[in-house]
Amino acid sequence: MPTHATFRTLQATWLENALRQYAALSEPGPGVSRLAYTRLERQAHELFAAQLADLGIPSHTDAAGNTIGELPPNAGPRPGAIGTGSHLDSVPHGGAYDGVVGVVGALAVAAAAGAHDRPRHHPWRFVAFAAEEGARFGQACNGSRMVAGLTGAPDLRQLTDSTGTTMAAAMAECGLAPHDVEAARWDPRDWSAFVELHIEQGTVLQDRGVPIGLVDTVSGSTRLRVSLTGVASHTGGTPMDGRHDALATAAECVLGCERLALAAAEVNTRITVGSLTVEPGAITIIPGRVVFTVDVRETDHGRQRTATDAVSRHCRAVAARRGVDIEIEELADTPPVGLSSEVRSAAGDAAATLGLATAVIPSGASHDTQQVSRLTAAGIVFVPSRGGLSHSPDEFSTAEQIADGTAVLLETMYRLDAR
Ligand code: HGY
Ligand code: MN
Ligand code: MN
Ligand code: MN
Repeated sequence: MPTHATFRTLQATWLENALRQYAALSEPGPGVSRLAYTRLERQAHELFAAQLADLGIPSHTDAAGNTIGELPPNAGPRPGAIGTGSHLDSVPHGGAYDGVVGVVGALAVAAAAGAHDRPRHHPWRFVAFAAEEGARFGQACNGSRMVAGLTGAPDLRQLTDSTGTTMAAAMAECGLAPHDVEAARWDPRDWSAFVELHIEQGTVLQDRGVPIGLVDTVSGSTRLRVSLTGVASHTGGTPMDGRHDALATAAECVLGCERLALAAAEVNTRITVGSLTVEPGAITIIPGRVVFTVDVRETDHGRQRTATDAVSRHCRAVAARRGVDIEIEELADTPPVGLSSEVRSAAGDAAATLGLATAVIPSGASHDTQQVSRLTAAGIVFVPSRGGLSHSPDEFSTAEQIADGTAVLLETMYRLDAR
């Protein structure tokens, strides 16, 4: 077993190369663009399967597009597996680390476990989940929701992207089997624990100078689509009073959302309008129609619902005062999840063995582990994000930080395996 220092040096180089290989699978433009259920996401899963195969680990891709490898190879179905992994899709022009760090970390663990004769009592599984980002279809964690039985075939025909393409059609286009996703469901008896390595996507670890985060709660997310229909008209001929300007209405809504979050006593309330479209979108026409999305995050579901209701009430009041029609669709409502204290303490002991300080912190971002935690004891290990930036081309974590996280991941897996 290499010393932690050796492991760290070896790993840092290998990890950097692996991260570069995944980052190359992207649409052109700044950052990484590898959206859910696109050809590029499938190529990333094919790369993962090939890297597992290089380690002598066979894998399969399920109907939902998740790719899963297992040690020992070809041992047949055995209960009580220990799993690790994350996702390979990205947001448009996102970073090279979100999700991928957990997948290359799983590969590094698979390589180390396969190479050493340290005993393992349970099957170990290495997972790349499909379609974790909600950027394309509005709902996050799709592949992991399907293994947890939270999203089924009928839902896939309802979820659409901005072009009106359903998730089912996009999956079929990628050669997957949307009609058969029930077959992708995991049996809780097949699992005994799951742990995900992920970048923090916040600044707590960096601010505190701590290399490892142990997540206690993953924030929930309620996502809305708000459509405002006013009256498009001539910007010169139409007097200011009596206008029904959809964009001015939206502007009041957006600033109101920000005000509601800032006023919330609980620091974990976060409300963001991330996308907004304007029609007809011409300089001489008063905007007649605006559609925008709202993402409400919280670590307490009661506060998450209260904040969402306050957002709807505010937008409806502004639209009524301005004589603009409003439609509010709820795209998703994922409650916050408390993660397994047993997995968290195994990771804390692992970090202590490696001489790495830890901090127990909540996650503002959602993760596949949220869904997996409905099936088995699950946890998340964070590594620092430079400046807390994520979902941005400037997302960055050093190879050494990721190597530390991978060393903790490996040691955590052995501890969970030995329970
Ligand atoms: O949206 C999220 O929090 C995650 O990155 N899917
Ligand atoms: Mn992620
Ligand atoms: Mn993300
Ligand atoms: Mn995730």
